[in-house]
Amino acid sequence: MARAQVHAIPELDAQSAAQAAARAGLVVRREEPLNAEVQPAALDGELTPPGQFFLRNHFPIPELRAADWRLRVGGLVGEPLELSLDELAGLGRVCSVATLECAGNGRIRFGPAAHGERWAEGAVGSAWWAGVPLERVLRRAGILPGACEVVFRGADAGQVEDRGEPVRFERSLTVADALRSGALLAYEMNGAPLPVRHGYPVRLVVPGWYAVASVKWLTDIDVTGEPFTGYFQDEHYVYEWPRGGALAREPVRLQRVRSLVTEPGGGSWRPAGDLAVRGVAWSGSAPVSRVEVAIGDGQWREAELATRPPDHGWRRWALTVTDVPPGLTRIRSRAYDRAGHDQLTAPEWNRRGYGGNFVHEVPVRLY
Ligand SMILES: Nc1nc2c(c(=O)[nH]1)N[C@H]1C(S)=C(S)[C@@H](COP(=O)(O)O)O[C@H]1N2
Ligand SMILES: [Mo]
Repeated sequence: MARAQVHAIPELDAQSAAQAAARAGLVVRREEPLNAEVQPAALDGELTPPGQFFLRNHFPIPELRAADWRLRVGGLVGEPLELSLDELAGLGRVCSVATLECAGNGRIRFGPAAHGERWAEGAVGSAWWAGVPLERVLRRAGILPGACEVVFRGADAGQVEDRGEPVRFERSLTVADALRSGALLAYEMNGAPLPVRHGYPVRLVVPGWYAVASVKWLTDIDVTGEPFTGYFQDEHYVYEWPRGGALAREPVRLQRVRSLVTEPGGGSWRPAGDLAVRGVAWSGSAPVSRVEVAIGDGQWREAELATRPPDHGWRRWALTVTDVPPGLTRIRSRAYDRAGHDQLTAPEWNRRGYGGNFVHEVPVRLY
């Protein structure tokens, strides 16, 4: 079994990290903590190119040294563990493509404006991850009866509103989700050690879930006997729908079905006539079953889906539309999944603007 290579990673201060992101073509929404999204046209492939993967941070990026790093697994377990990176990597190496999407992706489209980072459609990316199945590590520690949730703690921390003490970035999964979601303790991204900004040396990757579940710079795994009520579990990343005068609450979990047009890119010029349209589509609850495309106010037509979708990654789709006349127009795409979800209706407004899987629309000029 191959082992994770332990590399020294060059350090980057916040400003140069933001500049590097902007140079790579990302749209920087905030410099410190660094939050940046990609232009959908750059997502025109199975994997997101290096440097083009969106960045979502709540706190300054911690720089951990692999040599000192340990993963502690404790709480309601038979045998608490403390693993070095080599010991963790020695437990196995599973590879998987997974799409990560921020729950706030699309927030900018909600009206009235929802609270939070102003993401358009680019807080999403697909990467090839390698790491140890979370289930294997939990089984080795041995989950004791009475366990209810598994809490994952990142090394990053900071001040948040309404809390006196600084808080760490922490999230939980139920024991069942932790064992069955196919989650990885990933130490490689696209064939290289995890970059610092994406969680070096180890992050959790929970396929199909909104990416808030995929805790970066992981240091502790705690098995608990009661539901976790941390700041990023209970106050944020909860849908809050005003319904019938009350606020209905539901935790953010699986990615909603969504498609993006990646070719032509928004604002581009293309010859009139035959127009090749391509994109990607994904859903956390079931495989994508259908994607439709419309030019201007024309009818919706079914696109062709790529035959072999990567395990947990998005599915590519394509359609050539004929006889497109010259002029300024728009291209729209919408997806359906096998669980019966679709993008036909606008996502329901919620206070913090999560799950904004609006139909994607790009302006183009035909000449
Ligand atoms: N430790 C830690 N993990 C984290 C976060 C964070 O701020 N700190 N942000 C989460 C959120 S909200 C998202 S969308 C993803 C973003 O992952 P990326 O920056 O690698 O794209 O990381 C998640 N994991
Ligand atoms: Mo996010």
